[in-house]
Amino acid sequence: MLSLRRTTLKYLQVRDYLRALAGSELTAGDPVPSERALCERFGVSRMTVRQAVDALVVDGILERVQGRGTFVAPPKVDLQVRLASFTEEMTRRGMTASVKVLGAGIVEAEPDIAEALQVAVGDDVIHLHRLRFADDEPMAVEHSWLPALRLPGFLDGGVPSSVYVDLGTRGLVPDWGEDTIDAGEADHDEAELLTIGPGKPVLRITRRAFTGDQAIEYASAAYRSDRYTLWVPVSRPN
Ligand code: 16G
Repeated sequence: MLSLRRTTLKYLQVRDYLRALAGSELTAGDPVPSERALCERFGVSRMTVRQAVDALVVDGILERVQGRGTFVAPPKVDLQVRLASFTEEMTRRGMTASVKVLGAGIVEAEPDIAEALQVAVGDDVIHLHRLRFADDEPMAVEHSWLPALRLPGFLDGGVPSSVYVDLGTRGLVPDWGEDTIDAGEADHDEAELLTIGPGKPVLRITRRAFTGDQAIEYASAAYRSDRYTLWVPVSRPN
């Protein structure tokens, strides 16, 4: 029991030391001290050092680069939960948004999508499956559904690079919405697309966005939780 406690304390010491180092002397891209150096410094096993590093990798403070070592990760993106588009959010923080379209087409609305979009089951809906990048780094995998009847010719020129810009040109940019956020694990495909390991934590965000009283988008996305902190302004209930 005592030795378990000692191991836990040591692990916390290594973790806190690395966390402090990443926030002071070292900056993004700098290598952290080697496992051996850390073992010697704290008098701990490699397993304890790995455990401490693992925790900081999950928190997005360090990153492992295959074959090269462990480095201080780039700062996380603080995503304010509000009705902005991916492109707007990234541009606002000086990053370049880009997109890889994984699939796009018109499909028949399944019951849950029909309900979310306030259309009849079987109505045409536009389905987009997109991988979103910030400065060429994969950040999120998104599925979006939009009511095709309200968006004639939406896919005619290919998938617009920004859906909300396209909606804006039609006077249909959403003006309110509701998001839900759940903790989740990346499935096999998401892990591959996001270049994280399978089972790694992701933030699952679903969105229903409305223009006036009509639903214009239902979306379901997996965001890398090692690269995102969700930021929610809070106020006292009235
Ligand atoms: C955001 C939205 C997504 C929307 C996209 C439009 C969340 C969780 N998701 O990523 O629903 O489709 O913005 O971005 O906020 P775009 O205009 O760059 O295509």
